[in-house]
Amino acid sequence: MLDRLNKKPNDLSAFWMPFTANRQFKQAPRMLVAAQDMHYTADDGRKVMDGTAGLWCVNAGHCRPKITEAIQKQAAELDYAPAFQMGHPIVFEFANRLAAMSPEGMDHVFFTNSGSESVETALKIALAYHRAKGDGSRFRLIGRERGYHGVNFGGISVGGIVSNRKMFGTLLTGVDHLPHTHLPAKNAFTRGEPEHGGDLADELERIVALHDASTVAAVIVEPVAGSTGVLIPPKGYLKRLREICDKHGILLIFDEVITGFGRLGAPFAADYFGVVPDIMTTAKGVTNGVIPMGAVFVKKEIHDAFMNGPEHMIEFFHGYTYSGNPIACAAGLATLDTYQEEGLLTRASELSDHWADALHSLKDEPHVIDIRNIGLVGAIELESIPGEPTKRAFSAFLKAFERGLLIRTTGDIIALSPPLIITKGQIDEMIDNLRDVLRMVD
Ligand code: PXG
Repeated sequence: MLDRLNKKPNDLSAFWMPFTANRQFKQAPRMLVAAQDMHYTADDGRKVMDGTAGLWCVNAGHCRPKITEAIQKQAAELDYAPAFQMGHPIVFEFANRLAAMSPEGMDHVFFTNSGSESVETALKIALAYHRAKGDGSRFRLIGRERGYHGVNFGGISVGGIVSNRKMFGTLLTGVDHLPHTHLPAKNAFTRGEPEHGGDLADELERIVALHDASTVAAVIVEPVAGSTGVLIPPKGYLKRLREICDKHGILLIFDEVITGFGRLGAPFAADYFGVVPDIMTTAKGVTNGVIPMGAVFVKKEIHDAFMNGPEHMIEFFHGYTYSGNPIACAAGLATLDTYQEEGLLTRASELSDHWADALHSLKDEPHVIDIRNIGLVGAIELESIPGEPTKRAFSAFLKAFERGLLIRTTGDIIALSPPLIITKGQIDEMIDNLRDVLRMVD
């Protein structure tokens, strides 16, 4: 395996890298060639601690034997079966396992291949559900400023990240946005859920009043906004959204692509906050990030609304060639076994106090203007260099990598979300490393 250590690609030009500063990268490539548990190996042989579980997905850590073996076995036994009008046993088994662990009432699972596809699927289910019930005037979708729901057209339309939207034309029509909940003047350096801002959920009443409830199909939010820099919902906010949606017959969609599968210390954010949505999108941790897969959970009532008309007819005109791919399902089942055997879906709750103490110990370090945490998620917001937003955090990212730590940055925010197998000692090591990095960057 480590042959790759000495095999540097001789030409980096063909691969157009996603969400990457291509020109900067290709001048000074950062290559990973192997991984095990909490660490990567870089192409110069250095160990690099994974501070972000890959891209928020490798919740059980890297190259876990049970998952590797399950993939190998499945690939040799049934590599692929058509996803439409045909079945194979493992996809039903996996859907049942997922439904059994999901928040109450989320009885049905639709498989996709990514978070972005889960979001498109959820939005389409919401629109088609109302129509199936004879309520087709409900066509509006409500997202939130600073929301991230992947990169497909539905997702960027309900999403609220300007750079992900501005280049791509008119997007979906009939979309409106709630205000974001980031109130640094009032909530900076809060541990866990902020005190201020719960009332921002009432903005949904204003939006509904403007368009009339009879035109609104669904509201989609991330319970904890991840990509935009870890925005934790203010106390009472999600519960209030649920109440307003119920009052007006609007579906509530939680995008749990990041929060699903133990990130907060409960299986899902819905469990953590005690607020159950109507539809829940997941991906990433569903297979420990090892094989691309997404899963959309829906309530029975929504699923059942589609089960009418002649029985030989397709009920929902949607699906992907790789929906429920056998190898992805095998990876998923082995992932759930690993989570269960090692108590990983609740481990973040045992570590979260230690995690919060360690993170907040960075409060007085240079450039730090806010620190936020929940479960095993953390954000350190840095003051931007005047006129050069993102530069300071990117320098911290480069410096941290040099010093053997992989972090994520968005804007001038450092986001941390380590694998859920991290030890307290490794948390301390990560934060000490970051402390030195903050002292080194300009
Ligand atoms: N919804 C949410 C809430 C997400 O966080 C997606 C949808 C899209 O998932 P796919 O699988 O299509 O990428 C995401 C993805 C980061 C980062 O560093 C976050 C994501 C992806 C890559 C990087 O914040 N989130």
